[in-house]
Amino acid sequence: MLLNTYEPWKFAFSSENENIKENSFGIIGVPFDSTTSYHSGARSGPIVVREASFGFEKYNTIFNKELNTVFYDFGDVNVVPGNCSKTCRIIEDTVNELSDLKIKPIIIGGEHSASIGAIKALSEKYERLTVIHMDAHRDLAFDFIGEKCSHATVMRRAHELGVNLVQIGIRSSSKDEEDFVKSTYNIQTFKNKDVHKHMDAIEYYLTNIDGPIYISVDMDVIDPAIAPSVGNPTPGGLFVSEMETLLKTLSHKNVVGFDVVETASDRLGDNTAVVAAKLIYDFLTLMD
Ligand SMILES: [Mn+2]
Repeated sequence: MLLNTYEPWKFAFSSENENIKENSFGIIGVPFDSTTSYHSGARSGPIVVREASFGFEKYNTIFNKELNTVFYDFGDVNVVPGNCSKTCRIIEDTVNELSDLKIKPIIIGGEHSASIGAIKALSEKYERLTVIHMDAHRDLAFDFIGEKCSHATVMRRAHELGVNLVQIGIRSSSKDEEDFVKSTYNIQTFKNKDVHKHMDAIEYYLTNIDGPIYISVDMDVIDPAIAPSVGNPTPGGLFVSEMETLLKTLSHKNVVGFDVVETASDRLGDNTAVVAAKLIYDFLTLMD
């Protein structure tokens, strides 16, 4: 790259992909939205989120520190439009490749199914993985209109891998999903009102988690007044300040992967893309 140039298709502040340092982070985009059931467009999420990242300054005023975490932006994975299983397998391979380089993945979606590729790879690498799942929905359906690989089933597939699940921001689910949660021992729920009214209890719970953590953020966890361009907007969501508190709390833990999915917009400067970029920027600021 020349001295006075920049690459808007790479996340702001990312390092050149040469002389890769171990124990750093690597961004991959997943431009895939083939199982989307309501508002489509998440395939353009990676590009608009990256472009929005250039609106931030290196000093993060919220956390009183500069973004000094070393991270790379490796571009987008080659998805297979219309084929969720194949796409997730490619993501899994890519995350394994990152693990070989001792790089922790940050995935920009794309629809939520992308998470299973990363969670599968990391659940095989790490024992006792806990997935912190921030979402308006549980995504615990066994199948969605007959499809097992779907944005609506992703956390059921994760649970089948034996991971512990902590679901935060939940405010929409089916009776089957609620019955399933009651029938298991390793799914903890904090609904949207718990976040609004009992943040201290959530912080205490998160602080006491043992072992490696994967964080998956569906952008619809945030209130649609703030982040409307998502696959399934659901009123009554979280504020950005609440997300900042949750990320700050989790930054003291052993976080081995992170994703921000379901930004469904192809418009530069879209609110949702800006908020998604801000969450990744905050996460990176906190992780050094
Ligand atoms: Mn959702």
